[in-house]
Amino acid sequence: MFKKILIANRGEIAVRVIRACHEMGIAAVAVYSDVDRASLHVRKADEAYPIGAAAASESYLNIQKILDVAARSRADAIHPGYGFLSENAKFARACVDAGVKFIGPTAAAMDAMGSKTQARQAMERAGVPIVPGTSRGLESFEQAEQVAARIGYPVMLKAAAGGGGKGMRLVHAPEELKSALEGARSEAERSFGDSEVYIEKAIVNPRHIEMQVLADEHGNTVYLGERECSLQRRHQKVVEEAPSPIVDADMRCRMGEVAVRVAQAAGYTNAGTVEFLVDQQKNFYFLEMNTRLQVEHPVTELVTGLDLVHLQIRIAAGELLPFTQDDVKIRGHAIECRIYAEDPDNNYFPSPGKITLLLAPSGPGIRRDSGMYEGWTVPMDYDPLLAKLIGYGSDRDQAIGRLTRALNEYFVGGIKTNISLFRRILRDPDFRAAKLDTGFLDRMLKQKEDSGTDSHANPRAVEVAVIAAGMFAVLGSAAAGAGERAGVNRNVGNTAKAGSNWKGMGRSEAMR
Ligand code: MV4
Repeated sequence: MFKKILIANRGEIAVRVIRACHEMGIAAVAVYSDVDRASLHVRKADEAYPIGAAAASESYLNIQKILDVAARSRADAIHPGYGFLSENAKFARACVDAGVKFIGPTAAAMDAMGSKTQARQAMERAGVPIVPGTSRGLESFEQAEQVAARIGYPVMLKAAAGGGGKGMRLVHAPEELKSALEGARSEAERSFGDSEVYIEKAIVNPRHIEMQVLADEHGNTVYLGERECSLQRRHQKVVEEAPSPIVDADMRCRMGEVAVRVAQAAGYTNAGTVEFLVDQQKNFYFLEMNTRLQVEHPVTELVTGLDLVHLQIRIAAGELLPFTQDDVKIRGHAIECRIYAEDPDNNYFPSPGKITLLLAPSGPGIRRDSGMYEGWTVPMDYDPLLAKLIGYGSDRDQAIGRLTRALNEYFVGGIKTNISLFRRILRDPDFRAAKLDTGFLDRMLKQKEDSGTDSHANPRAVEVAVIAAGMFAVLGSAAAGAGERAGVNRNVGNTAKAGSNWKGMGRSEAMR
């Protein structure tokens, strides 16, 4: 087993992996850019090394600097987290050349899944259901016209080197095809340096459901259940849950077996995710494979009782999977909210700055994977994900109830966050009825907020304000000061500001 692991990442995922290392008695080495000097992952690591300026190309994407630290710290292995170099085949190869174990798949498996057209060709060979369309780049507009006519409109144009919606165009009718093809090609060239574009039948209002897979280095591959990831905004997941409300045991088994076939066709090892589009008739189609640990892995951990990072480390150390497919059971329900430093009142633009106050929830069924602390300054240089708040319950309603309670306890002062967005989502009737698809969030955000009730506020706001007024009338400001210093829950939504006397008294009373 490894004695020391370098975590080539930052933020909440770096903290998450450091914790796994410590639980396994493995020393953790952190790397950090100049602006991350005071970050939580640096504080929690056993050793920490500066690797350069804030720009990712100067730090977290700099293969040589990271391998230099691996050599200097004598790390046995590197965990890449997600994002940055986690799906970079050149980095995976450089680790092998440097004699440091890369905790993840091989470079060859990454290459096999990196090109969307190559992946589709591999899936066709493996008999995996793919969306009707081409598995090679379109050679001409005429060819695009013929294929579109054959598969029928609407069609989706996609960049072969793409992902996350870049270079994608939905085409409803023949007269739109030419300009859409030109647009997709130029965006693909700009975004990926590769203008190859292919075409698929568009699945209308699909769900995005993904299957977690795990493969050891001895030919054993299992699936660990699915995650419902349809709540996305601009191709960024916002809420994820496990299991999917529409997947029953039979569908899970069929999707899982396909996902295992995909992993085996790619020669996959370690943790990976097979993404599917699911249509209204519950037909599922291979979309792509992510060759990394996903942000949303905690919901799978909670419903399976497995620790995916522990398992990743054990697999990378050459161990056999410690269980078979029959041992994998899905129990309960987990829902994850991605807490971002974003301003909901300003088009969710990033909101960096100093966290002047942090009241974080805990209690039954609440997990928090966080990279922030009170007093920390959120840098503007990276993805503004601050933490993930996950609610777990014996069923979906209990998970929603716990998550709602926890969100009402969550207060981050000094910066804006999207916490209020989740209160609105969890109260939405369609969400509670699990009527989800990839257009859900856009539709909800287009709706006017409920008239008369500020759906962002904490429902206890009025109660606490009345108590506060009463206490102030009787006890004067001293009690208020005590209430504030007690660090009681200060969060009554936007109407009150953190630090006001009224609140403190009300809170201390309300908290009794
Ligand atoms: C599609 C699709 C409908 N039909 N492909 C979005 C980015 C990339 N992951 C693939 N995406 C889509 N591909 C066909 N043939 C709809 C989407 C899509 C989407 C998929 C999953 C999650 C969110 C989405 C948001 C918009 C569009």
